[in-house]
Amino acid sequence: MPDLATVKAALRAQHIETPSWAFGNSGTRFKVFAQEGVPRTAYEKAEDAATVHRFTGVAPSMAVHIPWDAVADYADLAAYADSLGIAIGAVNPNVFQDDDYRLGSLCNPEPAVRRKALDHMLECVDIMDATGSRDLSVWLADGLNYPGQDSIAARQDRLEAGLRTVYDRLGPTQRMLVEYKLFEPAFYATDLPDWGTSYAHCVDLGPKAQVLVDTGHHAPGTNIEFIVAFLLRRSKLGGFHFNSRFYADDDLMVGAADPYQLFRIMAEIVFAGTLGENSRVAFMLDQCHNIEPKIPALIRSVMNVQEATAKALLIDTEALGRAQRDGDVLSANAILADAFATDVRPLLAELREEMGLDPDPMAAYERSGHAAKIRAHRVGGTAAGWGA
Ligand code: PSV
Ligand code: MN
Repeated sequence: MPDLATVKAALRAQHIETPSWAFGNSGTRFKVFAQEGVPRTAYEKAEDAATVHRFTGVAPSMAVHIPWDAVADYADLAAYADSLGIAIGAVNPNVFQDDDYRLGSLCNPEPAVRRKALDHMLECVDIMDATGSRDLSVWLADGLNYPGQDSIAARQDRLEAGLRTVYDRLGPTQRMLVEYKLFEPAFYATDLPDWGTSYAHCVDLGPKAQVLVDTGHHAPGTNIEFIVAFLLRRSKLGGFHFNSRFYADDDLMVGAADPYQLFRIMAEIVFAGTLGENSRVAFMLDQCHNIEPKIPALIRSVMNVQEATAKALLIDTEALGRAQRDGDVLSANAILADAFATDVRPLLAELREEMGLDPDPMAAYERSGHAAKIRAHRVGGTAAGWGA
C-alpha cells in the first residue's frame, strides 16, 4: 500500500490554479445573472483568488484573460497578487470577442485580422514577461458554420504560421498551451477540434508547445484518461482546464458530474509520476458559476480535485501491476474501484490541520463572514463579467 506520508507530501505540493473569469458574473447566452459582491477589477479578482487559496492552501495562482483583466501596469498587478500570497498564472489571449473575429482569428481569410490576432497574442507574451507567468494558454474560437465557407486546409496553413510566430517569441522557460474544442462557437468544423490536431501542431512547433485538455471539450463518452496517458507518454500534456459537463461545454464545478472520471484522469497522472513540486502539468480550473456563489464554488472545486488526487494516490500500484501481469481482470479493476471508494476526507482534513488550515474549508469560509464583507464593500462600479 502507498505510504501515507508520501501521499500527503504529494497532496501538499499540488497546485490548482483558479481562473479570474470564474469570479465575475457569467451565464448562458440566455441570461447572465448578476451577483452581489462580484469583483470590479483584476485586482479584486486576485483578492478572490487569494481567498480561495487562504482556505484551501493549494490554489496559489490565478489565470488571467486579456482584455477581461486588462490593467495599466501588469507588473503592479503581479506585485499586488504576490502581496496577497498568490501569483499570476496562465495568460489567456482573447481573440474571440471582437467584431473583427466573425470569421476567425489566426485562421481568418483576411490578413489584417490575422495580424491583429497575432499582435494581441504577442502582447500577451509581453504580459507574461511582466507578470512572471509561465504559460500562454491559447484557445481559438476559429471554425466554420457551413461547408464551403472557407478552405479547411488553407486555415490549417494560416494556423500553423500564426502559432509559429507566437512560439518563436516565447522566452526559454515560457510555454504555449494549445487548447482544443470539438465545437462551439463554430458548428460545422472547428480549426482545433481535438487533441490530435493540437498535438500535431505542438509537435511541429517544438518542446515549448504542449496540449491543454479542457475536460468539457470532447464528444460525450470520450475516454479522456486515454488522451491524458497518451500525451503524458509523449511529454506533451501541458495542463488541464478542469470542469464538469453533462451535455456540452457546461463549465460546471469539476467533480460534480462524474467524480469517477476525474479520479481516472488523476490516476493516469499518478501512474506517470507527474505530481509533486516539479510537475510540468498545470492543473487549472475553467469554470463559470452562473447560479451559485463563486468563491465557495471554487473552494469546493479545488477540494474536489484534491479528493480525486488523494484517491488516485491511494491506488495500490504494486498490487495493480501484479494483477495486470497475471491477467487478473477482476482484481485489477477492484484495486482501482477500492481506491475510488475510499473516503479521503479525514486524510485531507488531517493534512489541512498540518498545514495550519481549517479542516473544513467550506464551513470555515461560511463562518468567516467574507461574503457579507465583499457584498458591503463592492458597491458601485461595473461588475466584471459577460455584460451583467
Ligand atoms: C472556451 O470554451 C474556453 O474553454 C477557453 O479556455 C476560454 O479561454 C475559456 O473557455 C473562457 O471563455
Ligand atoms: Mn478552457
